[in-house]
Amino acid sequence: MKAEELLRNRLQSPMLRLRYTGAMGQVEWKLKMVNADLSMRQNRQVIRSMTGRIKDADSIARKLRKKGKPVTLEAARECLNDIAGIRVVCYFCDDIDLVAEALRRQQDLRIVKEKDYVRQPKRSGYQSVHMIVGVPICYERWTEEIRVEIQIRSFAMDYWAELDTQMCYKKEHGQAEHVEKKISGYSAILAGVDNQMLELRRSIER
Ligand code: 0O2
Repeated sequence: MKAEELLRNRLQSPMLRLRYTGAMGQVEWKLKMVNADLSMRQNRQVIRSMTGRIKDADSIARKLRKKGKPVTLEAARECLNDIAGIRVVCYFCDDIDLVAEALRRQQDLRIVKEKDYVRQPKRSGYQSVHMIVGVPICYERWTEEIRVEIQIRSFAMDYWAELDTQMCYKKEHGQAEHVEKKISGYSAILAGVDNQMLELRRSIER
């Protein structure tokens, strides 16, 4: 049996799926509370949308190979932080820090790792804050920590990332250099507009 097929079969185990969907559900619920609290304080909606997903077997296998790891469930659980992932899209770029800070204050989530691709965008132009959180899943006699990746970005950053995924990011051999240069430049233009919108909102609030 091919490694991917074996992985696919093992990922279909109901107990395993429930652990990941359970952890993701807990984080989604927390994010809804965070949104309700922040939106009340800011007097406007902070989170525009939230989407969760469990990474599929092909994508897990591709990532394990890219990291030089064996295509097994054990390697996936050990090496991948994003088997369960949630994408949080905020209206404004300053909302990202508000959401990240609120998550850091949650006592029952362990912050495993953070990456700030907003302050330091990737070469491609990709911007987002990534937080890996550990969620305790309690079951009868044992407790297991399941890692969930939370990607937090603005509406403009999300627009760029979605189009980049379609045109460049997931292409096997990347894209021609001039295409990559253009898309990276558009990310900087969008970041400029994002900041101008923020300034406008602040001037209205004043
Ligand atoms: P998918 O289908 O979105 O899940 P880690 O193991 O935690 O240290 P990791 O995950 O290897 O780090 O790398 P990284 O760069 O921190 O995060 C990878 C994820 O960020 C990707 O997941 C994408 O979702 C997103 N991403 C990173 N760079 C880009 C980019 O240039 N363009 C776009 N559109 N998205 C990007 P996956 O698993 O690749 O895909």
